[in-house]
This record gives sequence, C-alpha cells and structure tokens, in this order.
Amino acid sequence: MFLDRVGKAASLFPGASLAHGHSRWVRGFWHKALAGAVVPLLAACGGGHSTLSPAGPAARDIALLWWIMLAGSALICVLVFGLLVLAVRNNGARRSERTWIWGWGLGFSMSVLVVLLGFSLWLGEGMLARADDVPRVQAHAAQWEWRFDQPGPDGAIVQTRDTLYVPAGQDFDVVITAQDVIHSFWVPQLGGKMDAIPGHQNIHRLRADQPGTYEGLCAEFCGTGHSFMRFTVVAYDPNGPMPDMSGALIPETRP
Ligand SMILES: [Cu+2]
Repeated sequence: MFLDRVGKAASLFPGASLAHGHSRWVRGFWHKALAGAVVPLLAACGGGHSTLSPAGPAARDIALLWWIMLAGSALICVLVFGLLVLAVRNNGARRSERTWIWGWGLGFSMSVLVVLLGFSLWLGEGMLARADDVPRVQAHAAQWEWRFDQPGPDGAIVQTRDTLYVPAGQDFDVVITAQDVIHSFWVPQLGGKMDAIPGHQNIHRLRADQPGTYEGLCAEFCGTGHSFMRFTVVAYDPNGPMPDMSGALIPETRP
C-alpha cells in the first residue's frame, strides 16, 4: 500500500524534475541575494564621506593600504577556511605539527601581517608633516562647530565657520586644536583623521588634487551635538579668483 502510494507520487512528481526545479530555485535565490547585498555595499563605496574615492595623495595612500589589507586578510581567510575543510575531511588523520602549526598557522599568517604592518608604517611616515614652507591654516574645534583661520581675498587672515578654503593642487598643513573636549578632524577624500586636543596642536598635511568641495566631519564622539559637527573644504583654483567667503565669515572677524 505504502509502496503503491510512493509509486504514484513518484509518477506525479518525478525525482529528476523535482531536484532540477529545486536547484534552479536555490540558484535564483542566491543570485538575487548576492545582487541585493552587492548593490548597497558598492553604493556605499562612493560619495563625499568615502575613503575609497580619494582626491589627494594622503587619501590615495590610505585607499591603497585598505585594498592591500583587504587582499591580505582575504588570503588568511582562505587559508583558515581551507584548513577547516581539510580538518573535517581528514578527521583523525595525523598531520605534521611542524607544517601545519608552525608553517601555515604561524609562519604564513605572521609573514602576511608583518608585510602589511611594514607597508602601513612606510605609508604613514610619508604622510607626516615636515618642517618646510608649506602654507598653514588653522582649525579650532569646539562643541559643536569648526572655526578655520586662512588667508582671505586680500591675503589677510580671516576666520570662517564650518568651511575651510584652501588652494587646490598644492600641499597645506592644518594646525588642529580644540577648545573644550577632544574632537577629530577628518576629510575622508583628502586624508586620515587627526585628533583636535585642548591645549595641544596637531599638524596634518593634506592636498586636494583638483578644485572642488570636500566634505569633512568630527570623527570623535564629543557630546550630544557630535553628529552635526560637519564642515566643508573648498579647494579653489590658485590661478583663478578667490571664492566668495562671505557666507562663512565669522562676523566679529577683523581681517
Ligand atoms: Cu565630535
């Protein structure tokens, strides 16, 4: 009786077509899931706050380091999962301790990490500000705004709020300090983060390759207004007219 029912069921739903339909559904599901995951991930790789859209040499070095670290960590990840699969398949089989623990487990991983560490130190050293004649601007952080001192249209220093004006295509140093608590100066498309510390000056060397507008933000939680502590860097063509700063000038500033 039971076998008879099974036979009828099998004739109604042949096993081959069932398996085929199921595998097609699974394939379709994974394709859609992959597309659904990749699109937002890739969309998040652009924009004004993306370190993967560099617009200056320091940010380019950081983006390069990010890609190289991604490759290095992927390499270690592949090795670990490969070893996991091998361990499951060869359950109980004896392996050479020297090869697996000292060779792959420590030797390979440490080699990758040492290369990545050495490369990041070398890149970081190249980003340091040097004692040379690079023009300087000042950034003062306070809860919850940025004030900048930079040369105005007639060359005299002017102070602006939440907008920094710098010439494009040349290095400049930002002398960064804070009035109250620790903040952090960050323009992702131009370079890394630099802390703004009360009573202390940090110097951050940056450059914008092309004239344009670059978004900046405070990257250190500094209180309830932290998320609003954004600013803009306007890189202007040094051979053209100065941009209109009137909208950002602090009224009490005397040129
Ligand atoms: Cu903050």
